[in-house]
Amino acid sequence: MLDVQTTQAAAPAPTRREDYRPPEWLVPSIDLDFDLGAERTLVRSRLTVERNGAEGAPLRLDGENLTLLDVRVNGAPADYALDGDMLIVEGVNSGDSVETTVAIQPAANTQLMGLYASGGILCTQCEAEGFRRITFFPDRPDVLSRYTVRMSADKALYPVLLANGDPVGSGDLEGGRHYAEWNDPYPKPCYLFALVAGDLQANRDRFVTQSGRTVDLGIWVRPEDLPKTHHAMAALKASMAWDEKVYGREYDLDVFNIVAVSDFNFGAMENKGLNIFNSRYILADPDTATDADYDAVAGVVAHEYFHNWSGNRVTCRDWFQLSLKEGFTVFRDQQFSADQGSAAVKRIEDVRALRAIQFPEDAGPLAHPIRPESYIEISNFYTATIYDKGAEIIRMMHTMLGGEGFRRGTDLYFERHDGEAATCEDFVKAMEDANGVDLSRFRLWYAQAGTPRITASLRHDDAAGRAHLTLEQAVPPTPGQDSKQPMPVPLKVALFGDLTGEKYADRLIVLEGVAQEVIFDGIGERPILSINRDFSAPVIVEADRSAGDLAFLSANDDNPFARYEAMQQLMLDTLLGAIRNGAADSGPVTEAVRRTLSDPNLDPAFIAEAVLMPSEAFIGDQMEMVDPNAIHIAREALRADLGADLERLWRDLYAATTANRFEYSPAAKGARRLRTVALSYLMAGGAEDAAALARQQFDAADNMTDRQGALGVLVNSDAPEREAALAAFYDRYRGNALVIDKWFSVQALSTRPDTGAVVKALADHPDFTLSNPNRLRALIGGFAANQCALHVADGSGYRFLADMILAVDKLNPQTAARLVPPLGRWRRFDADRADKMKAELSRILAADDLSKDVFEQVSKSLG
Ligand code: 0A1
Ligand code: ZN
Repeated sequence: MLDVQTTQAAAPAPTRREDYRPPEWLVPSIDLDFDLGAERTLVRSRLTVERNGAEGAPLRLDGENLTLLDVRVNGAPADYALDGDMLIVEGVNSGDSVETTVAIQPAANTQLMGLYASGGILCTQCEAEGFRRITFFPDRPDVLSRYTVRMSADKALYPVLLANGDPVGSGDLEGGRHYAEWNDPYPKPCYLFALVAGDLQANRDRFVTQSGRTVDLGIWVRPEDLPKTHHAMAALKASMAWDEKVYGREYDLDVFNIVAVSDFNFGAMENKGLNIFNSRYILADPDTATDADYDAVAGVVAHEYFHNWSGNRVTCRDWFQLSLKEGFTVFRDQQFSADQGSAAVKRIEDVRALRAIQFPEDAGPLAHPIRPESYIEISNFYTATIYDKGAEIIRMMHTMLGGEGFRRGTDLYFERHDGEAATCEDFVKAMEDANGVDLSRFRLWYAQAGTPRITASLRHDDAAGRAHLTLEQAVPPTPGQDSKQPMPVPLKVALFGDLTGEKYADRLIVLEGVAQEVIFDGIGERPILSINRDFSAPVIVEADRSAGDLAFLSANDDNPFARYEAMQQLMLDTLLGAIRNGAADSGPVTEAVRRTLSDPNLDPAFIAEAVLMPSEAFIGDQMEMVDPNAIHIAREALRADLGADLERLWRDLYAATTANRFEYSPAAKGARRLRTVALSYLMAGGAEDAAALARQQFDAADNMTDRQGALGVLVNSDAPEREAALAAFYDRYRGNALVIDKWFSVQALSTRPDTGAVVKALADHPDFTLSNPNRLRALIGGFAANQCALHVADGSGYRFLADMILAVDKLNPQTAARLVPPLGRWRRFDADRADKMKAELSRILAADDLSKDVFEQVSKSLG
């Protein structure tokens, strides 16, 4: 009999930050020649190489999944060897030309890394390590080269041929083929390389830069999608103008192209002069995109455009520095979006997203600092921590240095490092040198993981008219980091008089050590503490404030974020009380919501955010042991109370926000948002006509925000209108992939008890596919984020998710790995659920041919 105890494949070795060494060889220029075809593409590449390290070291080039056909040095057959995936060429000297020819198979590339096919379009994705799947090259971001690219392809299948930089030549070839040549004058790392070939049409426009140069803009899509590109184009032009105004940064090529593709692992990619986008972040029209989709399109277009400076002109030395470009660029896109509409609402949305994804990441087995120390697979580090906590850390410097000081710092950073591959340290140093400040201790934010906990207590000495604010911080242990040092925490603080409502103080306090006492004089009445205003630091604040204090702040604080925060805390305290005690007094929340709803001075968009209940997952994050059923029951009960007790107000608001013609303006968006929030409270409160109102809204809607809003409300209900609306939605949008994604996700996010069964059935729907990341995220990602559905007590949710991870891993490891984190939260659940979650993680780990991506996430999750 065969021995079934097969040896476990050796665990893949991690790459460590401390092992960074400069490259042995540089590649000042590369000429690429692509003979394109979906089944087979030939890639000839000629590198001019220069020795940068020790004499005698051979040239080592990364490769992956390449069929090697030829290697030459200075035109003559070369002496080479393959060491695993690596090509080693001996006898190479500085100045030599090293030529390789390889064959690749774009149509068989299901990982969507390197050159792949998406709906008849050939496109590339090279960040982080995809270029090695196109040709042999030192695939690391500190090797910068000038690129020339020649492409030839069938003219009927691929009439448009695009690459980085400027077009320099094109023409017809025999056999129905044609060619195009592109030249990028800016040296760049290979992760910024891109090409696209396809039957595309462009929405074309122009932008004149501040120095008077004209840039040709093109947004390339499938011909039928052209009418949906106007919003993206407007956002692009607004971003270009904004970066000149706010950061003094001008675009540097004559051409800027964007291409939208349907199969894409992430949101979009900032390839030099040729951004490639997931189509969901380009295409928008009122009938198919919600207001949130419109905002996301503008935000991602801006993000990728801003990378031209923060990422491309100044790039990263190694992947441990990823947050150098990502944290800074997210901060820039957040500032941009804040400037386009309501800054307060944008801040609330950003903080909500941070708390929903980054806080749990920072509190779990996958916690890592924004500058990690090691990784097994770099794709796993495109995380909310690197991006969003990274942005918060940049924002804290902005807060401490002020807008002008921060700008002095960024000017110096760009001046010093333009054309270079830089480090996070270089950024902080530029901030220090431009402002004459010492950020030594602040650097800890780059090195330490975990969300700091700040305890704030306020004592009032009536006789002395003095308030004492005591602040303490603790940074929790995280994997590999048992003990932490205190970090500088900038806290915007204000005090309000209990009786008069007067604002006594409004300051920025930087908590430097473990504890600090701050004294406020001239305070003649009991003060109420408003702290971490604007969410000035990415921390958890525990301040001992009564329901009355929170209600006061929710109605009176002049900082809109703090006002929102007070309401959230009041709701959270009430919900946690209800979970602990079985019931809670919903009176204070009802009163606070009533005041907010009736305040004529408030922006409807803000009201809609402020009255929204914390999510089930966020409530769970506040509990030592998550009890999904108790959370669901308590939250639904409070929603029902609010819906019923304030029915009159919800009805009035619903009527007042009913518009009959779509308009894309901040005011109209706010009205739409509040409208669906009101509808959902009416439904929660049991209003008899709520389902009919929802169906009416669904039918009458002239825009996707109202239609999807109504559908979302119905989908949680047992009303007969539910099935009819789902069917109507499907019929109307059959064939529109981005909208059918919504149809899948709205069902996966339903709070109904049958959601698990529905999702399993939908996984067999003919429109479901594991190979499209958007579709997968819509159904399986939605399900994994649905606390009640995933955590059903019998463990069937975990089993289903693990089955999906294993199936997807065979096709697309990056996307599979992104589904793992919810299973890694087992420590926060009861023993029965925890055992079941661990059993599924172990089952995944035992699978044959597991990718590095999934191996890393699962092995770390098991801890
Ligand atoms: N740099 C991109 C993110 C990105 C990373 C990897 C990708 O391929 C798998 C794609 C995009 C950004 O920040 O937008
Ligand atoms: Zn980015």
